[in-house]
Amino acid sequence: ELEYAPAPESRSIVDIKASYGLFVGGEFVDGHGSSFKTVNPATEEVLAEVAEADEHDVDLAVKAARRAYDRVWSRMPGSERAKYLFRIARIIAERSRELAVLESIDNGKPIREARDVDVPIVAAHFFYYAGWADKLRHSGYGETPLGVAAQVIPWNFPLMMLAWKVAPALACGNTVVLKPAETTPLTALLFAEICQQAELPPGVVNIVTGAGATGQALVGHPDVDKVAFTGSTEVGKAIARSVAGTDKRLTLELGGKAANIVFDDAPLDQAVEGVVNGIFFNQGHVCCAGSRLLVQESVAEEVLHRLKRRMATLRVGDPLDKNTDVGAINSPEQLARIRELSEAGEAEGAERWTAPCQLPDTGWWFAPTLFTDVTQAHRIAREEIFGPVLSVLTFRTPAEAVAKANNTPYGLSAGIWSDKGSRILQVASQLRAGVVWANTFNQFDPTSPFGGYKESGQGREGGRHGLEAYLR
Ligand code: TXE
Repeated sequence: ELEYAPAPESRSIVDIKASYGLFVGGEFVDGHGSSFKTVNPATEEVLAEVAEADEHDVDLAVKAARRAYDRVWSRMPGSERAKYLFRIARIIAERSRELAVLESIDNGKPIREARDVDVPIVAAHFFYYAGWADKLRHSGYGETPLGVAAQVIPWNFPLMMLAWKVAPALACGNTVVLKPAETTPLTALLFAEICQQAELPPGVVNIVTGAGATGQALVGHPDVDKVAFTGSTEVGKAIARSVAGTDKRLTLELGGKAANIVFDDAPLDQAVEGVVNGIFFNQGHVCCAGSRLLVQESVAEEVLHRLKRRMATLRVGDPLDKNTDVGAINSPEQLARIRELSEAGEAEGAERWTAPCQLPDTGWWFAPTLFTDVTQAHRIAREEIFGPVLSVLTFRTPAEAVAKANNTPYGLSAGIWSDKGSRILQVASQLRAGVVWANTFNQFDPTSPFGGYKESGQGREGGRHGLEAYLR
């Protein structure tokens, strides 16, 4: 039986203020710059007015982080830092409903995903890195923190990206200034409140909201020791150029164009479920999304048949409805990009199929879409669409599958579906991708490192390897 959660009821779980300042030195303060609006992508309603940090604000935040680093955080025994991180993790778990609802409203993602995936992973990250805080100094695994970390994150997983960056940085004894994306600042500001609640020493975490210029000022600040960025490959490359020649450490997590490879001996229903999850989870706003399906020719027809049948059951609409599978597209800019690439797919000769569904009248939406007759030269096979659009290609032999999977400037993730363990291992070892999933997709765990080959970035986040990015 279906259980419906009407939107207004869920909405009352969170208290969204009319306006927000910056979080600097443990306090919410007014910015010196202007402000911007954050909008609910499912309704186009303005949620709040948020301060746009200018260079002066960024400077104050970096100074606060530096003071906290010098005077308190880097001197504190790891076992003490761990207590704060455990406290933050527990508060996240306690306030998980509130965080999930706010994330869904600001981002457009289905509440089911925010509740069952994003927020639990966020709490798990803080628990996991809390456990490392007292095990670093004498483990022979690195000695000292770096200093002040500038962290710039995107809008697709606002809280999760915050956790991936803040938790390891703090565990190692660094302090941070984090800039959330301009379309999704609210959960980072709620996280600031959680830091206050946990009585985290002032200045250990600072949040500066704003757009690209704020990010640029932060990354370029001379007193920053470490830059961690997740976002577009274009901006990532610009950041890499801007820190070249300085002693700032850099990690980048950028775009992807992952192949989901289905062999003819795969359990097909399971594979179809994984392919659907791989591309339609979070509206396809996922850097490791399985946006290219490579299916073995002998089963291609059968897989496509089952895939369309499954796609037709996806429920697109109100993100706060617990039964929704595909929510809203985060911004009109992103919607325009998805439309443009989909039109290019048709213009270049691929066959477009759209899942039958009723899209709401207001808000930004894109129906689950499938392209067949795709060649490797098509833009939809090469460029990151970052939306609910799947490009299907076929192959005959494992060698051809590997060649096609690797035929991309990216290398973040890949999926293999086969009943044969030997084939999985052999193919996995030839894929130039940081993460390879076998008979599953989009699985994340704080103990596992995550990161890319080639233009998907450098460095790893998560696991023991994720600590390396924050230690000297
Ligand atoms: O990314 P940006 P956008 C890809 C995806 C998407 C495309 C554009 O294909 O369609 O990028 O998205 C901040 N210096 N990904 O425009 O601009 C910005 O404010 C410092 C994949 O949203 O890279 C935001 O906080 N910071 C990706 C963050 O960078 C700057 C996730 C990301 O925004 C800056 C997001 C500058 N010069 C998009 N300019 C993934 N890997 O998951 C912008 N920013």
